[in-house]
Amino acid sequence: MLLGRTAGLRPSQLRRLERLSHRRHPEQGGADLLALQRLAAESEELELPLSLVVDGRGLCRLLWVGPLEQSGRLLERLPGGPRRQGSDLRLITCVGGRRQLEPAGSEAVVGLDLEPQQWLRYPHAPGAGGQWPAACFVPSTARECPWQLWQPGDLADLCELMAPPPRTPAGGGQPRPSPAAERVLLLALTPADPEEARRQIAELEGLVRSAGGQPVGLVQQRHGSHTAQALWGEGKLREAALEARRVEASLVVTDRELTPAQARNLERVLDRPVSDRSELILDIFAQRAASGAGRLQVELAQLRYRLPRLVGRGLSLSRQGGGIGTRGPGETQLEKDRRAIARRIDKLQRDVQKLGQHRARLRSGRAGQRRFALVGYTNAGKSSLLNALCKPQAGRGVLAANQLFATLDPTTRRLVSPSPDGGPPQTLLLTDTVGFIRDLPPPLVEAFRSTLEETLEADRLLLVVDLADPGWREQLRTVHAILDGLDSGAPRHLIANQIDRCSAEALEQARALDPEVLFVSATAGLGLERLRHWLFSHSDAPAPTGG
Ligand SMILES: Nc1nc2c(ncn2[C@@H]2O[C@H](COP(=O)(O)OP(=O)(O)OP(=O)(O)O)[C@@H](O)[C@H]2O)c(=O)[nH]1
Ligand SMILES: [Mg+2]
Repeated sequence: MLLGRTAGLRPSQLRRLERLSHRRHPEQGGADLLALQRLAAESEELELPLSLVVDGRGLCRLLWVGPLEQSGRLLERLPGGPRRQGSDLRLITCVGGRRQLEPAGSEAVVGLDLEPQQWLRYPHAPGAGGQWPAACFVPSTARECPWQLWQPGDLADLCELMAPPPRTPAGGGQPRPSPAAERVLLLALTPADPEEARRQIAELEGLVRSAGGQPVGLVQQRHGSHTAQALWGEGKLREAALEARRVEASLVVTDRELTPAQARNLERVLDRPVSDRSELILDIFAQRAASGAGRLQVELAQLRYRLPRLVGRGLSLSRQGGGIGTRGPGETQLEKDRRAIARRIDKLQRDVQKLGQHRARLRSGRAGQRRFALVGYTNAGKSSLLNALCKPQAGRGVLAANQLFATLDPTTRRLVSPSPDGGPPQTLLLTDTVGFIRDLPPPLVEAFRSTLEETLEADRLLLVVDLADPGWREQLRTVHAILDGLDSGAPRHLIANQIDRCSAEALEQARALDPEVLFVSATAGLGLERLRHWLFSHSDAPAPTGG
């Protein structure tokens, strides 16, 4: 089979190339020297590189005319399709007049996609001394160079060479067919400050894990070292394309929100589905949404996010069969047209509104009770604190887990304290709600606005921070900013959690920031009595029990 730059070739040239593509090669490896010499002559005449794909039986499956980087995914072009390929392909390239034999750039990537056992490369003419230089390469596991030199030598000698030992599986190639967890390559634009960069990457990793993916690699570029439109430079993307193959990533996740054009471009260059951070967060929400209300809001958020991105997104949006970024109640709508989606958004919006009214009625039933809300960055320990304060009976605790966005639906619990003077016990309500994160996708904030607003209507907000996280101050700033964005006017009180594992320095910093801060550890049970006492002393109008 003859493919590539065949237009414009003379019939006689085409015939000769056809014949070459029918030549048999040895079964066990190596190549037919005469065929390679003829290939060299054709390459010289055409002034083009020529490549052969030879299978384990020595049959030539394909002759590619021209640079391999223009071949797209060679494997898909092989007659019989990828299924029929064994794992024992050989690649042979006459590189033309070049003396530099090592595969580089996109050609190296295309070669890797084919997963050949070896790649024999040689120029179209022998050297001055009659020796014909050639080199045999095998896929490498090193990140910087995708191919490593296995055997240099004379072309005639290399044609005798048996197949190299089978490759280690880390070599790259196709995304795994159906991995238990999606293997994710992180593609990040990080700030100049190394500490901050480390934190942001750790957070992205946490998001991938929380979405059920497995981070298997990282390619990062310093922010600002490239133009705004391109985000990542060309060289960096090539590195990412190689890395994605090397670590066998089935998905690439970026820490930046992408425009449809950027996403499309990345998918083309990386040859993998690409999701951005917002999609990741939406996906986690979709997985966590347990209540009807939660699912409603997640679907609304997903559709609002996807509607402006529908045009021309291609690969990702039509991606079927699960995986990060594709799950959730919004999925069935994806293939429908924009108008249908817009209608669906309208309907969901009305439902969410009705939900808000229903909640308002519930709320009025609770009138007169003091209400506190636990708010804070995701994974700070809000749910753990609710559980610790309200001493749940077996099975009634809310889920507290080392996952981002473990909590989605708000939970309200009643806290009861016997009255000191023997009167009726004092009660107050404590609500645990969804956590915050920096750059929360706006459609998500919009969709969850009513839930959040309801929570934030509490009399006081308890701002829970994880003091053991080195980024706690930045996280606290994020929380304040989101609350401000939601026009929350309730008084805010700082609760510094996880003091069982934080540094003494962090304790000092928290005290300096807010002298009124309350130190606790939800899981080690530290400071809880004091917090409880503080809560009741700030629930100034004790409500009657049994409401
Ligand atoms: N060592 C220590 N771990 C804690 C403490 N409080 C919470 N954790 C752990 O931190 C993790 C997150 O706790 P959650 O209570 O789920 O946090 P959250 O703020 O509700 O998180 P989201 O619901 O995801 O926003 C869990 O693994 C907890 O066991 C603490 O005081 N000390
Ligand atoms: Mg929680």
